[in-house]
Formats: sequence, C-alpha cells, structure tokens
Amino acid sequence: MLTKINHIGIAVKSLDNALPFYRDNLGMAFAGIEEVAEQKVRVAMLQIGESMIELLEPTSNDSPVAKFMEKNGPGIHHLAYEVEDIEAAIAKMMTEGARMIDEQPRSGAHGTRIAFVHPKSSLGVLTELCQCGH
Ligand code: CMX
Repeated sequence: MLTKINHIGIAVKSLDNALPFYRDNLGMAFAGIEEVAEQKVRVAMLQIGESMIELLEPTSNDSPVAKFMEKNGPGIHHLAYEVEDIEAAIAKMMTEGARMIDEQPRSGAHGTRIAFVHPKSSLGVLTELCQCGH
C-alpha cells in the first residue's frame, strides 16, 4: 500500500529563519514555497533523494501548526507516506481499525491529495497518507 516516505513535515516559526539551515548548511534542493490556505500554513519543500522535507510555518495563531508549537515547540510534526490510491488506502486503514481524521482525501501541498490518521491510532506520530497528482 505504501510506496515510500513522501515527506517529513517540520513545524517552524519562520520559513525565512529555517530555510538557510536546510538549503545552505545541509545543501538540500529548495523546491519553492506555497500557501495551503485551508490549513493555515505556508510550506517550503526541499528535496532529499526520493523524499522531501516540508517546513511548515503557521499563517495565524489559530493554525493547527501554531497550536502544535505552543504545546511542543518547533520540531517534527508529521510523517507522510506515499500511496498510489488514497481512497483504497483510507478504506484499508479503516477496515483494519485505524481512526482517520480525514475519511475523505483533501488537498495538500504540491498538488497532492492527503489524509491524516488520528494520532491516537498512530501511537502519537501524526501520520499522513499522500497521493501525488490527481
Ligand atoms: N503530532 C502528534 N499529535 C498531534 C499532532 C502532531 N503533529 N497534532 C495534533 N495532535 C494531537 C493533539 O494534541 C490532540 O490530542 P488530544 O486529543 O490528546 O488533545 C489530537 O491530536 C487532535 O488534535 P487537534 O488539533 O485538536 O484536532 P483536529 O482534528 O482539529 O486536527 C490535525 C488534527 C492533525 C489535522 C491538525 O492538528 C493539523 O496538524 N493540521 C495541519 C496539517 C498540516 O500539516 N497541513 C499542511 C501539510 C499539507 C501537506 O503535507 O501536504
């Protein structure tokens, strides 16, 4: 069902402050910034081999990523696994007893369709299923 790790989401206070470490110190290929307005985040993507690092900056105080940082500070926010068929992957998760935050896919960054598993079902690691393209 899973084909690879698509990306690791990292919560940061400011993309401008975080980018030099990933792009310049670590030398990752910067693939651009986009806003995912529905989820109240600005996202910077950096390519690392087959996978990406996704830096997440909240765009308002009531953004879920802002709330996450209030509790935990900046750091790893979620792990995203790539799937070929997101509807089939959601159905399989639910059949196997997992609780989904998203029972229907929604739009993610860089043209993906995504669904989050509830952290209570994924042992505290926020887990995203992610299908590329539409
Ligand atoms: N890691 C672990 N636990 C987390 C978590 C995280 N990153 N984020 C939230 N939780 C926990 C909360 O602490 C809460 O636990 P309790 O019930 O024990 O208090 C529980 O999960 C529910 O969290 P919530 O925020 O109250 O619930 P919502 O249903 O409103 O939202 C979620 C859940 C995960 C979708 C939201 O918090 C979130 O993080 N949304 C942003 C998603 C995101 O990163 N979008 C941009 C990426 C797009 C892309 O990857 O393409």
